Amino acid sequence: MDLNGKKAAVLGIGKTGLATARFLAGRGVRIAITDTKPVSAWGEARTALENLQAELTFAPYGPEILTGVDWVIPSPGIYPANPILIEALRHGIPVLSELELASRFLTTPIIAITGTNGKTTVTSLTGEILRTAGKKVFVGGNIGAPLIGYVDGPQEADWAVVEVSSFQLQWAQTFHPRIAILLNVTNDHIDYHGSFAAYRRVKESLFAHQGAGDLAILNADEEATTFLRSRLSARTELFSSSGAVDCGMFLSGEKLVHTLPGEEQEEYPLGMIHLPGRHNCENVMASILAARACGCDPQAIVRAVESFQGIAHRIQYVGEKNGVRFYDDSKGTNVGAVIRAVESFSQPIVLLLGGRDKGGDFQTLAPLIRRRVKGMVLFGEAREKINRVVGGVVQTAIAATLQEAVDAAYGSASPGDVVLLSPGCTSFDEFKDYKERGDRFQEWAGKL
Ligand code: UMA
Repeated sequence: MDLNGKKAAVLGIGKTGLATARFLAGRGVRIAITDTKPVSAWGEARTALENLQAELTFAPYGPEILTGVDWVIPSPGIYPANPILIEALRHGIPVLSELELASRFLTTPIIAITGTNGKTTVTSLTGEILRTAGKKVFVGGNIGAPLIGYVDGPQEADWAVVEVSSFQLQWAQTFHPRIAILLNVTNDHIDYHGSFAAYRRVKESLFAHQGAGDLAILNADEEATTFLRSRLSARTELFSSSGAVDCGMFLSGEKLVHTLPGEEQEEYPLGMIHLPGRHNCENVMASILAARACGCDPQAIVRAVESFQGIAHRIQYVGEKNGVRFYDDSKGTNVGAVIRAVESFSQPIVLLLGGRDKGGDFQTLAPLIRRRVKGMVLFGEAREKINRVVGGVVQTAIAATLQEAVDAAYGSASPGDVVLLSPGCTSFDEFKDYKERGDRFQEWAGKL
């Protein structure tokens, strides 16, 4: 891809837009950049952009930005139905995600991890295992540092371990990971992709450019896996927490068993995993399969898994007050995540659900709530919708804000109960992001 002297439109001045502009500036590309926020509100991003050695203009947020551009690079959070993107496609201007652009210049092999839930855990654990095994790694993508920032540097890692979101895959036409992991696909981001079928299609496009020399790691417990596997060109390995697999890894009693045709079986003790829940056992298996394929030895794998304490805001233990234990699963922004979080506990749960709805099917939670949840507090913008769908299932309180919800949850909990924030919604009605929501939850729980 020849960049010199070309012109690109960059949409969004968040982490992705900034890193993309920096990369393009270094390669002689003229840049028009825009954001829904007025330039006066760009703050430090504005200064950073002004300091770039590039022909760069702050453009209005509209189709005018497309004049004379060779590509449009939207930030992941920009919906595919955005009028600028529609207009670009209508005029035959290629739309590329930052992931796509980065991968065209990447020389390091990629381990790409996607799925509705668990991808941040698997990305960070895989990075930890590779590091423990003595490999140099870049860990980034949706987890935090955009891949394009790594590509902009000397690219010294042995592996790039990249968390990939469906938003980043949306405009990725040639993305080709050496190892690709699909953890699970459940209902999420319907507001963005338009339908579950479209969301699934985008997730599965992770494998589209893999060949026989590549590895695809799939969840044998997902119904769609058999058909998906039959269509892939890459070699496949499966993981399962519910039964043996012919090639890959499965849970068997207190052990994880790794089996490959023609090779001796390997066993790992289940006790090395300190994260709660069956879903985390699946996450660990996916990481181990990737790590073994990269040549990491089993001893390093056990050491890394043993010392891995999970990631912040993912069923994170926050503290205890009068026998009530608080857990922060603010990262649980879809119904599938709520199911996993609730299933991780055997104690009675007071569940905090709410925030901004993104088309979640809360009805599917009803049987689980009936079985495992003692009471619910619904909060935020989505509280009335959730209340209409599952409010009658167990004792339910309504709160306008998360802070009120924390007070109400504690008020209804008894010693031995768990208060679990697993909101099943985004945080954007009340907070900047899920991290801020989780931090506030921890602060308010700590002050009770
Ligand atoms: N903006 C517009 N027009 C729009 C939408 C947004 O101009 O229609 C502007 C906003 O005003 C803002 C900028 O775009 O200034 C933000 O862009 P962005 O939302 O794409 O955010 P980035 O800062 O670039 O962060 C993105 C990912 N965000 C999203 O996908 C929403 C981050 O994932 C990721 O860590 C980062 O790139 C680096 O790769 C976050 C996320 O929520 C954690 N991801 C979703 C998820 O995990 O469910 C997919």
